[in-house]
Amino acid sequence: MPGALPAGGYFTLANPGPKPVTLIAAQSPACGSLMLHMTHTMGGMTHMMPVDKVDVPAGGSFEFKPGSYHLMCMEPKALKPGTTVPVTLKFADGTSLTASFAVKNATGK
Ligand SMILES: [Cu+2]
Repeated sequence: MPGALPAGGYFTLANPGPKPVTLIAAQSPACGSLMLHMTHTMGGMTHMMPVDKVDVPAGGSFEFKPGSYHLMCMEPKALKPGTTVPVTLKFADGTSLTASFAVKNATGK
């Protein structure tokens, strides 16, 4: 992906537990900062807005995908397509989850 442009992160967050969970933040050593964003289109213009939290219902899942919610990697460091980077997701109940994200270029490779 090109130089220092922000990179988007997409994934599905599944919550198999009996209680709803709320994602409040994300971080990665590969990003200067990692923000929760949503894309919304109004009158043909596409905007991205930061969001404070994402609720995942008990037994449900929440999909981060292009044109909708995504993680925005600001100031990406050494993101190479074909590698993986760890991303830590933080939840409102104080727990966190670290997952590996595959790095892909803009064509999905
Ligand atoms: Cu964004």
